[in-house]
Amino acid sequence: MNSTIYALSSAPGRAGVAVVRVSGPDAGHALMALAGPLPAPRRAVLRRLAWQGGEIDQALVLWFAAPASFTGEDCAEFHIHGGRAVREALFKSFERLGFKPAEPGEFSRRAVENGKLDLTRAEAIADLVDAETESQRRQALRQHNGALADLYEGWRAALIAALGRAEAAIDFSDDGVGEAEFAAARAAAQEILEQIQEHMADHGRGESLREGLRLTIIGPPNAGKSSLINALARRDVAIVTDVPGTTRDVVEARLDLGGYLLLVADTAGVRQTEDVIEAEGVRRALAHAAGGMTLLLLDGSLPDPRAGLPPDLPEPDLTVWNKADLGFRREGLSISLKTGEGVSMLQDLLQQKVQQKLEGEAPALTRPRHRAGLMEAAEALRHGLAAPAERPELLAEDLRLAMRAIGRITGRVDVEEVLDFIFRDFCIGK
Ligand SMILES: Nc1nc2c(ncn2[C@@H]2O[C@H](COP(=O)(O)OP(=O)(O)OP(=O)(O)O)[C@@H](O)[C@H]2O)c(=O)[nH]1
Ligand SMILES: [Mg+2]
Repeated sequence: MNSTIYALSSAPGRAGVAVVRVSGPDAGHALMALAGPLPAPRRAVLRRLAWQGGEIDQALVLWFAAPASFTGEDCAEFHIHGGRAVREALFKSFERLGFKPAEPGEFSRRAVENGKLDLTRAEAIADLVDAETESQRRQALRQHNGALADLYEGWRAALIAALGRAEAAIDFSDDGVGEAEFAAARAAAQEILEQIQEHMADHGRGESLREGLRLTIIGPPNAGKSSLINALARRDVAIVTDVPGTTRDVVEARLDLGGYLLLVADTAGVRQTEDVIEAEGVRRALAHAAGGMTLLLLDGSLPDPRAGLPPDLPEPDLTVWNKADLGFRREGLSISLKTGEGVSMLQDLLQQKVQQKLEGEAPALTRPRHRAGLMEAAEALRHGLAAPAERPELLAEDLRLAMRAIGRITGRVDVEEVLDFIFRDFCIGK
């Protein structure tokens, strides 16, 4: 039996309201000890909170009887005045009652354990809490509404059906029925494999949306790369001087570009150099550019803007000419970070590129954990498809492996081993 836990579930501001949740077998006991008789479930009532005669606060109190609650256990909620002393007084009474402060994610974990939430929905709660931008919020909400759970559970159901046919093929291997069942199981495995492959071939769209898409600014020294990150971030993130080779380390800024989280990185100017520190900077710049999108910034006022760039520089997603104020004509987007000319056009263009990369109709894979499970399932299916018709038990075994790999994503099987891993990133009170 789980013990009763409590936690602050909303971050109170000054004079704000704090929500304190209690979940577990003694939640009703706590409510009665502090606030009088149990109110009707899910009805807010205004009560005086008092502990052993000493008044604590006036609060809105809610009661959720198991199993109709977030965790599936008896739950109580206290909407108290948000001050530290009020919270501490309430928590002290909970401690006297023998309750434990909740671990991060413990409420969601109990909800999963009691079958109230699948794992992808639980992860979506953490993503909703962490969402910084509109696109992250939309994606998390979609996942919370079950987009991924439906997709993965659908595959699992199809795999169970295919497994049934493969097992029939084993049982009826002596007559013609066996062959037909094997062919049907195989065709189903093939189709599910194709769907999984398509879902995975999204270039990390959902993961980039969730974690932020990387944009690395590269270019020769003095092109204005640091000036550009400062302009995009609207603050002095990086040092700007007229000395070529100013930036050595990779400097990063997080920015919300029209609702998308962009992790912009300013890097050392790329050129051949004898200076060991600068050379290391150049190495890091090129390594960083290997993931995500790259923007190549060039000084358009120079006679040969690309002079000194290594021939194996990665093909950029966008090339931009800077220092337009010095007067030149180049094909493509010209800007001046000195006057601000063209910068908003660049932002629009970047936003379009990011949108193209990240948006799509189908629900996106959002976590490496999901990708690993799908990869395992796809691997098993590929292996199973190679099984000969005389050995239907080989196909059946691989279908079972694939089923289990997908079941782990939603938490239908082997839940315990993945729970610790998932909920350790949660915040307390959720
Ligand atoms: N005229 C003019 N000067 C600019 C413009 N943008 C940047 N600069 C100047 O160019 C010099 C280099 O700018 P930075 O932003 O430090 O260039 P960087 O590419 O980061 O240089 P490194 O870190 O050395 O690789 C500074 O003196 C800036 O003031 C521009 O649009 N027009
Ligand atoms: Mg710089």
